[in-house]
Amino acid sequence: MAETRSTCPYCGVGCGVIIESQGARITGVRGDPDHPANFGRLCTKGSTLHHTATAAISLQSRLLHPSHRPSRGAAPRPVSWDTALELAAGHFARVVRDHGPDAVGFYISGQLLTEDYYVFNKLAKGLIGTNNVDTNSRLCMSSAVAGYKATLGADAPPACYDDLKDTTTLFITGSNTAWAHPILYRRIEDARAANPAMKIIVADPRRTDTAGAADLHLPILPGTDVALYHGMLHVMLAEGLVDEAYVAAHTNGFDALRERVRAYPPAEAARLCGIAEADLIQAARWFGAPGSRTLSLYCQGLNQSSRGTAKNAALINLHLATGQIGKPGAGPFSLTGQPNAMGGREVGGMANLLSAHRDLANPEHRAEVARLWGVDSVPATPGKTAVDLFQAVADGEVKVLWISCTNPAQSMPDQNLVRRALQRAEFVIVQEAFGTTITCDYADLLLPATTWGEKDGTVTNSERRISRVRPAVSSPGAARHDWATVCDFARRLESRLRPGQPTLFPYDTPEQVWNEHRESTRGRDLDITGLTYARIDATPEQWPFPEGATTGRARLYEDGVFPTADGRAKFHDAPYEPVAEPRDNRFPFSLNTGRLRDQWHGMSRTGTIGRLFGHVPEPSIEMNPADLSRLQLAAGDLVHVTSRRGTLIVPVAASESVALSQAFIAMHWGEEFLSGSTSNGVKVQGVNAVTTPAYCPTSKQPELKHAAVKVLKAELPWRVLGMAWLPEEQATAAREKLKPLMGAFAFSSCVPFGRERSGVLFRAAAYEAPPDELMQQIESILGLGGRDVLHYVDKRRGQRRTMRLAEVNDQTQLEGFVLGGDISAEVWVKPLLQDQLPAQAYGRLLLLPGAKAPVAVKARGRQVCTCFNVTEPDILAGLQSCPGPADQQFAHLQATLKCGTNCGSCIPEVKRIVMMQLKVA
Ligand SMILES: Nc1nc2c(c(=O)[nH]1)N[C@H]1C(S)=C(S)[C@@H](COP(=O)(O)OP(=O)(O)OC[C@H]3O[C@@H](n4cnc5c(=O)[nH]c(N)nc54)[C@H](O)[C@@H]3O)O[C@H]1N2
Ligand SMILES: Nc1nc2c(c(=O)[nH]1)N[C@H]1C(S)=C(S)[C@@H](COP(=O)(O)OP(=O)(O)OC[C@H]3O[C@@H](n4cnc5c(=O)[nH]c(N)nc54)[C@H](O)[C@@H]3O)O[C@H]1N2
Ligand code: SF4
Ligand SMILES: [Mo]
Repeated sequence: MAETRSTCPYCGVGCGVIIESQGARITGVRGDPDHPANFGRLCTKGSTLHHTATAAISLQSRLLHPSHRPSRGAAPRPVSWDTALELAAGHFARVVRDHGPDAVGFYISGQLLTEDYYVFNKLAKGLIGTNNVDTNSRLCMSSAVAGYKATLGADAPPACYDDLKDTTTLFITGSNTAWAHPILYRRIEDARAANPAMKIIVADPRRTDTAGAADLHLPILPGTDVALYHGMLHVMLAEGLVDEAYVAAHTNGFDALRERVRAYPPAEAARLCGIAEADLIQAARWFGAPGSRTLSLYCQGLNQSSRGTAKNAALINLHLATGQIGKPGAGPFSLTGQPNAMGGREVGGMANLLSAHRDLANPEHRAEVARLWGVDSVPATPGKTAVDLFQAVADGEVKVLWISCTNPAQSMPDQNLVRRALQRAEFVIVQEAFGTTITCDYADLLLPATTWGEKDGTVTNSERRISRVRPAVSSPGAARHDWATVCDFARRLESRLRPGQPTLFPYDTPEQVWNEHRESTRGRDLDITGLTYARIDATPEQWPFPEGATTGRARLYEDGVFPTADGRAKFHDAPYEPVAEPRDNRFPFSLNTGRLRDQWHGMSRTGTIGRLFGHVPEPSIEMNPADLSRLQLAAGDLVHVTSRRGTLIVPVAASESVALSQAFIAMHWGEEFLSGSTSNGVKVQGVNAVTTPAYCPTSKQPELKHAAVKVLKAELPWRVLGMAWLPEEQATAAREKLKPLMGAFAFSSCVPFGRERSGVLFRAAAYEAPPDELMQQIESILGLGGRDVLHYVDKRRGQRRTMRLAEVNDQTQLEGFVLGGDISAEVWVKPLLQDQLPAQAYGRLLLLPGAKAPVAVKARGRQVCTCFNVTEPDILAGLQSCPGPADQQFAHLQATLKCGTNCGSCIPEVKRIVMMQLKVA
């Protein structure tokens, strides 16, 4: 058995992992106790990584060889790497010659390694001569970049994780840290335990687990952050909480801002935000309290906004005004989403950036980069940013698109636009690790990529810390490292575009690429000339780390000098402006989207294992119970969710955490898992069918956190629920076979389930019973096509029952079923299968539509703790046996059920359940 130190490929916390492997197989993963981001801890996602890398899963979902689709709609055919890259180079060369370099584009990802990113950027800007290289970081961090640059002068998060130890006020805004940055949240819990006087304020329209645990929750109306921060500054000014000496010594522009916030007295600001005036005042007092150390943590609630830059900057204003920056425990700390969005920013991997935090708009910077790369010039015109890039492809202006390490047909807003673009493009290359994503369906050329466990390079986390990503196993099939594919392609393109000249891509190893990147940072704010691969191998270090340094810098701006022309930070003066698409009479709900605790984006990886579906098993739209009863909707009813752009059908769920006139759908539910087709035959394109492409004028980041929608009951009387246990090496493949059938129903969802075994759940609804052949096809995919099934069909009434029972461990168990028509028996048939209960006693009742179970079947209920499979009913029962204060009850649950004793991801929720029960009692 071998052990390899690497980094988790999920969120920007950047936890160190130790990969255990045997030969070509990854067998386990655990937290690296020596890694300064996590000290050995991992969350639900990190600690299940090895389950997503099994041979069974890989063979069903990984892309293992390059393939070419001879025509749209045809099946892709395997080709050699040589054929694939010659074809690609041919298309690029032709289009560049005929239409100029700006007729090609790259849409890449904050999940690429720094080395991958570097060569993509050099390929586009250095070799081809276009700045059309943008990334999914445009949907993620570009407002944070713009906010930092507008105020502090450079794109550098000034704080570090260790600051939590010294913080007295923690302001979490637009971040569900408990779910999206769980291991950082463990540190918050530790800091609070060590310093019970620490105040936590959370500003979020939803009462998330993060908000539920706060001392003060500000449930602001969507998009009203700027009004909140201006209102807080107004209070700070009125109450003498502004650090006038700091402002005078280290900043510019405060007078204009002081004037501006006069218009935001607390009563008015609180009204705009829809919160209590007293709460806003309390937040301002805690934030600015003399002697306090205030740290703000923020993420997509600020960034994904048509006012994203203004939101970020207005928050940073508060830190500058109170001098809460550049000292332990204080600062505006933007949490990075993806594992290497930071690395992407460092190499300038966006349409408006250049290497090492240089600016495209600056001629000197362009000349420096051209010199470094050994080219005559780099292009001056900014490239197209994500939404505009897809618009340009849809308009035929950009003709060739290379997509790498991102799934835009799932994650971009306004899927109609995205799909039009992908169809219109002359040639689409998709470089992917998993062949199951919806974007692959649009590829002319599929290039298989290596991924976590196989790749070699570096990533930078939220606190500017560079860690190594290292391979534990070799590449599966013909998959190749992204940087290597790019370089191979680039050399082929060079032989067409600049024949006879020495290559710009002379690299044999990722380390050589990184060394060139390192050199580009010399003298810049992120100078890392003092680092080497070997050094980072030994300890992941924070930048800057210039030559001669012995450690990286934990905290920036401790001397009050900022990377601006005069060394002073700038206050940002902008008014509050509402969301791009306010709700109105026609579209009366504010739709918010965001993350689930146990899933990662489009779920190409987390979506392959049932255990990560224990917490939230199926898609839904969450709404306030009062809105549901007003609309006469019951939980589980199907609704049409419609915006000005599109529609989807999804079940509703009641949630107290969602405010009135608001709704929430997890961003993970793309067409791969949630589909169907509307009455006029349009395929439902997942959650982003309805979101808006409206973006912030400065950062160009789209407003994924807000769209105006209407919610109407979907009358789809015919229902089907199919569930089956399948061999592990067939379950994912079965879901892939079910996918093309989903569009035959108005609504359909398909997900995995199961911990020790692999299950597939298929749910759909239609106006009337579908053709028998379709149902037989579904049954056959679910292993219910054989002679060993019990079968009942009443065609006239549209009723259908198919059951497969088998002897497992000396008892008769339900191994698979389909309920069609009336599926009310779901309440007992589903747990029979899912919890593998003895099914002998139910006999023919299983085939009787609408039958009630003769013996009560007790469902195990929704899973809260993924590590120990502890459910909500388990916790409620545990609480019954231990009256007493919350702390004691929580400790009792930990001791008896073990929930919250391993990865800790469920701690906030378990605590919330404890508090709720105490309130009820
Ligand atoms: N489990 C999990 N963790 C992840 C990811 C994942 O896919 N799954 N993805 C990673 C990535 S790439 C990212 S970018 C981060 C995202 O991390 P977060 O930004 O923390 O997560 P989200 O759920 O997208 O949004 C955060 C919160 O913003 C709130 N919000 C919505 N509108 C507003 C508003 O107008 N103002 C304020 N103040 N808040 C608002 C939402 O209600 C939501 O609770 O997570 C990272 N971590
Ligand atoms: N409605 C809504 N939409 C959103 C958001 C939201 O909050 N709401 N959040 C936005 C944000 S913040 C983000 S970051 C995006 C994320 O959106 P995407 O970037 O689309 O997210 P992923 O599903 O992580 O896509 C990464 C892809 O890369 C593949 N992959 C994995 N490893 C490798 C590798 O090493 N090489 C290559 N070439 N491919 C690999 C994976 O299989 C996966 O398909 O979604 C955005 N979209
Ligand atoms: S918090 Fe979880 S998902 Fe994020 S890096 Fe750590 S283990 Fe991975
Ligand atoms: Mo993100």
